[in-house]
Amino acid sequence: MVLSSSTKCKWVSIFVLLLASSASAAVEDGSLVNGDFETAPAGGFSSDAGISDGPASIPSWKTKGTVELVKSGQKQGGMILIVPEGAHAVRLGNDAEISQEVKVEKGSLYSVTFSAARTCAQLESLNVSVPPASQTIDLQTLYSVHGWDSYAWAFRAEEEDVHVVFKNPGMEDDPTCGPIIDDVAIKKLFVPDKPKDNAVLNGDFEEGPWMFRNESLGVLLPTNLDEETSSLPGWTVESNRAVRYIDSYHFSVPGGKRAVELLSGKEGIISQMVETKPKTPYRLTFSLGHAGDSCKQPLAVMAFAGDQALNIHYTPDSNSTFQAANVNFTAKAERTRVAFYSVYYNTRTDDMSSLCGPVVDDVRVEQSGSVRVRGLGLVLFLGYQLLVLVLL
Ligand SMILES: [Ca+2]
Ligand SMILES: [Ca+2]
Repeated sequence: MVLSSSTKCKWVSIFVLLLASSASAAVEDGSLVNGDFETAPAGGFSSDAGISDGPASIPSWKTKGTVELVKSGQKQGGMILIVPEGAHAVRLGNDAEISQEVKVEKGSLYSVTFSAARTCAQLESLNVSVPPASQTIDLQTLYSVHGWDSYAWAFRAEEEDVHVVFKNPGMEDDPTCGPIIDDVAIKKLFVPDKPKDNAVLNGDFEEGPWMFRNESLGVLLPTNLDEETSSLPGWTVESNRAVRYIDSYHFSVPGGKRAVELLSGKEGIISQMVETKPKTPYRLTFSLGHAGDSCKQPLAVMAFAGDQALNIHYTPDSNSTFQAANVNFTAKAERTRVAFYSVYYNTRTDDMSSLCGPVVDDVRVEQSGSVRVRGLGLVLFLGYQLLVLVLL
């Protein structure tokens, strides 16, 4: 009897150990192994600046087709190739791909962050996938003057062992054209709990894709209509163009460490469907500011809440980088759309070409009644203070 219970105990502890080890085997947040392509291949980096023949061997990655390790400063056809970070990156030729196997938690939501640059003026795109999920990202629009940008894309893990794949779907006449990739990272996303007094999920934008500490350009969030699989939990990017996820280390952020910068006028829209009670008055409040990135004024957002749309201009105030804004509306249904886009098509004053725009943060949707009750409480409190003063 004693023996059997101790045996059972042993099996339980082995099982617990197995569970623990399988859990700890899942990929950690941050760079994939050799995600920056700075690990030297077995024979060292090729000293030849031209195209190496034969398949490139890139530590920790599998390749298919013409995949080339490129060096910072490497020239090709009179053009200097752009390496987003460090000294090396990879370029994908026509129909070529790289992939890495990653252990994840089945059922969890993950976001992949990567930097990409195009090499030729032609229409270039990059397909990122964790089969069966896949998205093709258009690299034609350059959002920053540096010639590269970081992007994020999310997937829900259907298996424990998945492959993160980058593929150049293009078939260019010039086989040396093709996107350059660098700085590949992954992050398990948490969907924050819905706050009690705010119908907006992740309204402070604190939960989002991985950002490298030195990621000075922010991370672009391309079109994503599926709110269940979003790098920015709760939110969708319903436009053809991206919005930029920014951090407080490199930009002015109204609250916390993260916020969203709206780009490209009405071509960059973020939205969320929030739960509402029909025929009930609500108030949408948010912070509207500038990112501290020399964006040419004026800055303004179009804010939508249900059937209300309001054009709100940012009024520069030297003491603050943002202001409070609000829109009152009466809900018509059990779900109400809240959305934002930039009224203007802004660029930076220092390079005249990098896209920028107004910053939105701390988005809240509250019943107007609850705001009123809070206001009433304040009035009562002030009245009481006044009474105490008078009595004294
Ligand atoms: Ca690199
Ligand atoms: Ca924030």
